Amino acid sequence: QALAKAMPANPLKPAEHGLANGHTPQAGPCQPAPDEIVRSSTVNEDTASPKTGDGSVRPGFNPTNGPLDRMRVDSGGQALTTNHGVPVGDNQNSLKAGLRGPTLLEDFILREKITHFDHERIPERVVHARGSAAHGYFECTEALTEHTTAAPFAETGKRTPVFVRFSTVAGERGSIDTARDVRGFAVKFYTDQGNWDLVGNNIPVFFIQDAMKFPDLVHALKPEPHHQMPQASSAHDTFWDFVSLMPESAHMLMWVMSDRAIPRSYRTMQGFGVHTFRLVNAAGESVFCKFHWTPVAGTHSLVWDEAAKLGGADPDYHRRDLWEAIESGNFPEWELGVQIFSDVQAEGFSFDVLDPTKLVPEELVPLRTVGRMVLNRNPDNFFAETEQVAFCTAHVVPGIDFSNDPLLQGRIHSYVDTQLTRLGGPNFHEIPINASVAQVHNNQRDGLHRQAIHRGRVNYEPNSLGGGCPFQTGKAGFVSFPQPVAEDKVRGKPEKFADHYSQATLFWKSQTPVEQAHIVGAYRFELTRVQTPAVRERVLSVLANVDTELATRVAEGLGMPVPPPQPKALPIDVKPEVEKSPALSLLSRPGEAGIKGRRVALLVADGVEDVRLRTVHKVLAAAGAAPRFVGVRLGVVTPLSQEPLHVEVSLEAAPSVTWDAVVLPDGEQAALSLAEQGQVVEFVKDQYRHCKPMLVLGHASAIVAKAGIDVQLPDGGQDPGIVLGEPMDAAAAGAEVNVEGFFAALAKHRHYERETDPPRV
Ligand code: HDD
Repeated sequence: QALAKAMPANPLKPAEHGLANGHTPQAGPCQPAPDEIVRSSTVNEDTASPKTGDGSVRPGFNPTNGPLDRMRVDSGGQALTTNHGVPVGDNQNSLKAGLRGPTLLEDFILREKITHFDHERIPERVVHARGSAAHGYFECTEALTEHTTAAPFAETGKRTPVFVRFSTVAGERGSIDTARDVRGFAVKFYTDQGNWDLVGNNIPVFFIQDAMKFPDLVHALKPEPHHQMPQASSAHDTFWDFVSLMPESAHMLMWVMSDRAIPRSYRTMQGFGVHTFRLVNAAGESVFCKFHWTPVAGTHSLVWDEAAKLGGADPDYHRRDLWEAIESGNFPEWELGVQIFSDVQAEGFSFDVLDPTKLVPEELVPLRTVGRMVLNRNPDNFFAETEQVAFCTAHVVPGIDFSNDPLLQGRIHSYVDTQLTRLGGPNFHEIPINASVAQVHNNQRDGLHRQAIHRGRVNYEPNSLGGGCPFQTGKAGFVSFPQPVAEDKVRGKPEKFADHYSQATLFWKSQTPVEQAHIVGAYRFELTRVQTPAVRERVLSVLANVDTELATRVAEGLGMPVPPPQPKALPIDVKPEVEKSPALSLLSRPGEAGIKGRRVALLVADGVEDVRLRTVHKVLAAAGAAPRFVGVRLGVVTPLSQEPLHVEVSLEAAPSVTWDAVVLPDGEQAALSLAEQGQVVEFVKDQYRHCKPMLVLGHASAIVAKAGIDVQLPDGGQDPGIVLGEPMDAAAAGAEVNVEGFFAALAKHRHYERETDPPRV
C-alpha cells in the first residue's frame, strides 16, 4: 500500500491512471467498488487469497485489478482532448478555407482523428480469431506440493487471478459462435512466479501428431483459397480431403462430429490441456500430468438443426451467454482435475503419452480434483483485453515443464512468433492484459512500443556497476527437468503413434445411442456438403477401421456402399486397456442439475391466464433462471386478470432457438389466438424438435396440437419433457402452482427420447 501511495500519479490528469488522487475506475457491475485503487500489492476481495494470520495479504495476487486499474480511463466529466492532451474546441467540423472552401492540411485535429481510425484494426488470429473472455480466479482446493512447486498449487485455499478466452477455431473474427468446431479454452494464470498459460481446447486430443502438419491442417480447414468459402465450417472438400489422407485424425474427428463441437454454452463445456505435461517438485522429481476442466453446471450441447439456425438468430450466442451469466452474478465455474502418472506407468500403456491424438482413459488414471476456477468479471474493453491478450504454451512457471510431445514442442515456438506480427513487435508482454504481476527485471531493452522506462546505465550481465543486478536465482527460478536425451537426430515417429484407430473405436463405443446417432448425422451432413465422391469414399474407408456399424450407418446416409477399410500405417496389434469409458460420454456429466441461467420463454397474448403464469415467471427467476414474457409484438397484453402484462421480447427478435424451454399459457382466447400464429407454431415445433422442455398449461394443448406434436414418445410412452398442466379459469386465480415436474424437465435440459431421424415434427 505504501508503495502504491508513493506511485507518481499526475494530479493534472485526474482521469488517467486512476491512482491515489485520481479518478476511481468504474466498478464492474458484479464487483463491489474497492475502497481504494492501488497497485498489485493489494487485492480485491474477489481475487484475494484468504488473509494470513496477521491480516496482511500475501503479495502478488492481484495483477488484473492492479495494473489494469492503473490503465483504465473514464471520461465522465472530462474535456475532449487530442492524443497529446490538447483540448478540442470543435469535434464536428474540419478546418476549411472558408465555409465552402477546401479543408486545410494544417488541421492536425482532423488528421490525428482520421489517422488513428485508419489504423484501428490489427491482424486477427490466424486460428481462434473469434473469441470471448472473462476475468476470474483459480482457487487451489488441494495443495499439490508433493508433485509441483507451481505457485497456483502451493497451498489449499490460495487464489490466483486468471483471464480466460474461449474461441472457435476456423471462423474469422466476426463469424458465428455456434459453428461445428473445436472450442479454444485458454487460461492465463497471473501467478506470483510469473504467467502460466494453459492453452487448451474443449476436446482432449488433436487432429495431428506433429506441429509440422499444422499449417497444412489449417489451410485445409479454412475457407478454400479460390472462393473463400465456406466460412466457419469444416463441411467442405479440402478439409475432408486432408483428414481422409491423415488417418491419425480419426480419433479427433469422432469428437468433432459429436455434440462436443456444438456446446450449449462456454459455461457447459469441458476444457483440456491436451498434451502430457510434466510437474516438477522441490526435490527435482517429475511426474507426467494431464489437465482437465470440468464445468460445475454440467456438460450440455445444442442439437445441429438448432446450432445452424442460431447462426442467423444470434451469431453472438455464446458471447452473449457468457457475458449475461457473469453480469447476472451466475458465475461460471469449473473444477480442475489432474491425471498424474509416472514415466514408468506411461511406458506400460498401450499408447504413447507423447501422442496428442491419444487420451489417458480416466479408468486407467483417475482424475484428482485440485482446484476450481470461477469467472466473475467481464472485461471492460474488448479490444484492450480479449483481442490483445496473447496466450503462449511457452509461458510456464517453475514446477511445470513440457513433455516431448512433438505437437507441443512446435507450439512453444508458434505462439510468440504469431504475436510479434499480430501485436506489432517484441514488447506485447507490456500490454496491460499480458503483463505479469510478478515484477519483470532483465536486460532486454528497446523495440517498438516500449513502455518501461529503465533507469541507470546497466543493461548487461555480468556487471559490477549495477551490483550484479538483476541476479539469476539458480534453483529458485525455472529449471528445466533434466530428462536424459541421447539418440540420433531423426525425422520420424515412435511405433505406437501408428495406431490411429483404437481410441477412435473407444470413443464410439463409449457413447450412448443418442450420441452415436448425432455422430452419424454429423458425418452425413459434412460429407453431403463435400462435392468430390472419392473424398467421401475415402472418409468411409477410414471409418471402416473405426467401427463397422458406424461406417455402415454413415454410408447409408450418403447412399453409398461401405468401401474396404483404408490400409493401416503399420500392422501393429494393440490391446487397449479399456474397451469402454463412460467418462467420454457427454451425458455422463449432468452437473449440479439446477436450472440457473436457463432461458425460458413464457408466451403471452390477450386473454392469457396470468395468475399462474406470473407465478411461474417468479419462481423461475427466484431459482436463477431467466424467464421472459414473449409476445408477437412488444407492448402490453390484457390478461384475464385485466392487470396489464408487459411483453419483454418479441418472437421475431428472439425465436425459438434462443430459448432453453417454453411455457405455453392457459386462457382459451389466448391459446386459440396463439395457435393461429405461424411464428408461434414454428416456435413450438422447434422447441419440440430440439428436444426442449415444454410446460403446457390448460388450453395451450391447442397450440401443441396445431404444431402437429404427439405428446407420446415414438415408443408410446409419455414424453417426460412435456409437462401438462390442468386448465384453470380466472375464478381459480391464486391457486398454488406446482412447477416441480417442469423444473425437473428443465434441469435435464434435453429430452432426446423424442428424437427421430428424420424429425417427426
Ligand atoms: Fe494453437 C491459438 C489451442 C495446436 C498455433 N491455439 C490457439 C488458441 C488456442 C489454441 C485455445 C487461442 C488462444 C487465444 O484465445 O488467444 N492449439 C491449441 C491446442 C492445440 C493447438 C489445444 C493442440 C493441442 N496451435 C497448435 C499448433 C500450432 C498452433 C500445433 C502451431 C504449430 N495456435 C497457434 C497460433 C495461435 C493459436 C498460430 C493463433 C493465434 C495465437 O496463437 O495467438 O500460434
